[in-house]
Amino acid sequence: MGLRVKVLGDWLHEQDLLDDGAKERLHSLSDRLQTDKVMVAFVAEFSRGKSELINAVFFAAYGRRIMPASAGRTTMCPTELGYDPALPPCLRLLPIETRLESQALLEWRLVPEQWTRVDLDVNDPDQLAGAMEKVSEVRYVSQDEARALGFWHDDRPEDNPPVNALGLVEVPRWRHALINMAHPLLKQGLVVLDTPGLNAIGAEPELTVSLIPQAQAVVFVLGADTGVTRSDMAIWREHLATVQSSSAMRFVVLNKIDTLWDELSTPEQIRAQVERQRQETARTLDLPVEQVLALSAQKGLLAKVRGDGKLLSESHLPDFERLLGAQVLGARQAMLISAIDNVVGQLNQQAARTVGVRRRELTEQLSELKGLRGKNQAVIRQMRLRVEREKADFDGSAASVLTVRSAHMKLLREVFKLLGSASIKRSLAELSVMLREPGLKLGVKKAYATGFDNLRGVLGQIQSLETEIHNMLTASFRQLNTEHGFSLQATPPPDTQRFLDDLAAVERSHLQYLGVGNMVQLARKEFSEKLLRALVSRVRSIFETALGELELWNKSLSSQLDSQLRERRKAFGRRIEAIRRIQDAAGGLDGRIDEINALDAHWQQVQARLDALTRELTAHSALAEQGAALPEPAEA
Ligand SMILES: Nc1nc2c(ncn2[C@@H]2O[C@H](COP(=O)(O)OP(=O)(O)OP(=O)(O)O)[C@@H](O)[C@H]2O)c(=O)[nH]1
Ligand SMILES: [Mg+2]
Repeated sequence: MGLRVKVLGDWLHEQDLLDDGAKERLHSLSDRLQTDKVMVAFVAEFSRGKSELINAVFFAAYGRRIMPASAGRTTMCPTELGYDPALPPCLRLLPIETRLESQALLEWRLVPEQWTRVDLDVNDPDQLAGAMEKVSEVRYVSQDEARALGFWHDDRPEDNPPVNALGLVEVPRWRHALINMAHPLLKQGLVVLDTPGLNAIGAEPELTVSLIPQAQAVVFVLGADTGVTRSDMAIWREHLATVQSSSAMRFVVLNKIDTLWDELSTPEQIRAQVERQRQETARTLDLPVEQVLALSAQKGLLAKVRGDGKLLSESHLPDFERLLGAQVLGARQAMLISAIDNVVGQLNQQAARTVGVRRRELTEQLSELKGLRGKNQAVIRQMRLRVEREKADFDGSAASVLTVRSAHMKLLREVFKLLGSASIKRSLAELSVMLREPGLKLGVKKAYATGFDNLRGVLGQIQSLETEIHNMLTASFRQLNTEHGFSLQATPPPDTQRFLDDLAAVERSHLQYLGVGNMVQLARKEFSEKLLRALVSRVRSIFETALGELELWNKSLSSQLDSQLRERRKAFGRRIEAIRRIQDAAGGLDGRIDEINALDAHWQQVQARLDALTRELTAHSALAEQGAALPEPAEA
């Protein structure tokens, strides 16, 4: 699909129909097609089978278990699987000690040299599985160190990790793992996040306030053998119950249904029992029952490894894969398709406008030249003087364009300032001071509310600046259109509602996080510092996105004006040149008229080709939308 957009772009470029704004739009679209990711996070209590499910869906082609999955606590650090073509297949691990420093996880991502790298041999399943074992590595540290790392809480002893005979505490060796592999689904932009169970999730605030809330889909795994336990409920409430934004999808997997397979019951009885559990789970978690899938990850994996079709269908693993494909990847595809349609529509409009202007000018020239038939030299000279006067008038009005332009730039600078980091800092100043103070922070919720009110205020200011720019340009374009017969159109500004929604989601995730017993942790400076950094980096990314869209909008407005001014200047040149040639008798009047007719026919063809190319692209999008499904992973 990206290729077709490129074909359209190249062709427009050849026809000199792309202005700078359009070029920019095309560029950012192709960037987006290449880098847009969709994250699916697996979240659950330990030993529910998250890693086994990931094995069954993604790694069965290797003929063995790749991610470690075993009884007890297995995955010790959050593990992200994705694909970055710039890197070789590898596993990167961030040491747990980095927790003692204040940088956010996001910032650690930017310093690859701090990560331990293990190259992966994707053709050797045993080496692969051996390397992945690292995500279960642990270290033994003193209680003080465990406390500093965020794993030991005197106020919640029941959640503390095990202590060995020497009184040392078992903590994860790594803070985060990144796996880079060219798996077909990962190549399509899917990112899978496997998380450790138990309170290990809570120990990394960024997981709760950034990674999980930003995932497009969250899969919550339960055991059919255990039902919904108290700790399952705690995790659900803390991490999933509030993931409610329309863009995020929640699925519940009722795993290990094979534990209910019992030789003494009839298949109907077993089916009925599984169905009852599904209904009950949906009711307990207050979810539509279609979002709850009962399956067996382990039997699904086994069936795929053995090529046992009957067992595979009994495992119901394919149901989960279908859901993941249709809803998650399908949603991403639909989003990209609408982005493509949007850009293609804009390119078409802009190009059609330019073609229209060129053709109208040809028609005008034609009637001008036809009017010269049978006229003498004096009249022709008169005509040339008139065109030259018109051109001088036109150049004179360039001054008023300049005035509008500088007013536009001034407003734009204000926009840029408002969306910059100093403005974010100012908005969150009160909250930062509070979070940086040592001790219990009782007023923190109020400080959050003030901070977010300030941020919303900034977006409100942006909205009114947008309106001001839009009104100003609409008026000025209208005037230019009447004075010079331009077809300028002030496209409406981007809607700030989306950014407000994104801000609201960030606020929700932070408040939710503070609401569930993390207030005590907040008394620790390193912890609250980390929370603050996570907050600032998310707000910054929202503001940066807004800035990018605003820049694009403004660029498309000013380049529209530029290109019509340029076209008009060229047209004056052509008109004067035509009259000059007739004066010099270099080309006969009829010859020139024929030339113009031929040119007009050319532009008519260009217009037809433009419409055909656009239609083809949108038709292709519509087809792709229907066929969004999870492709079979290729052989390893
Ligand atoms: N019987 C049965 N056992 C399963 C199934 N899925 C996973 N298991 C087993 O349950 C145990 C835990 O599975 P994991 O995949 O390690 O669980 P996890 O949720 O990743 O656990 P942590 O990594 O500790 O958070 C392993 O021994 C799996 O083999 C299943 O469908 N049926
Ligand atoms: Mg695991």
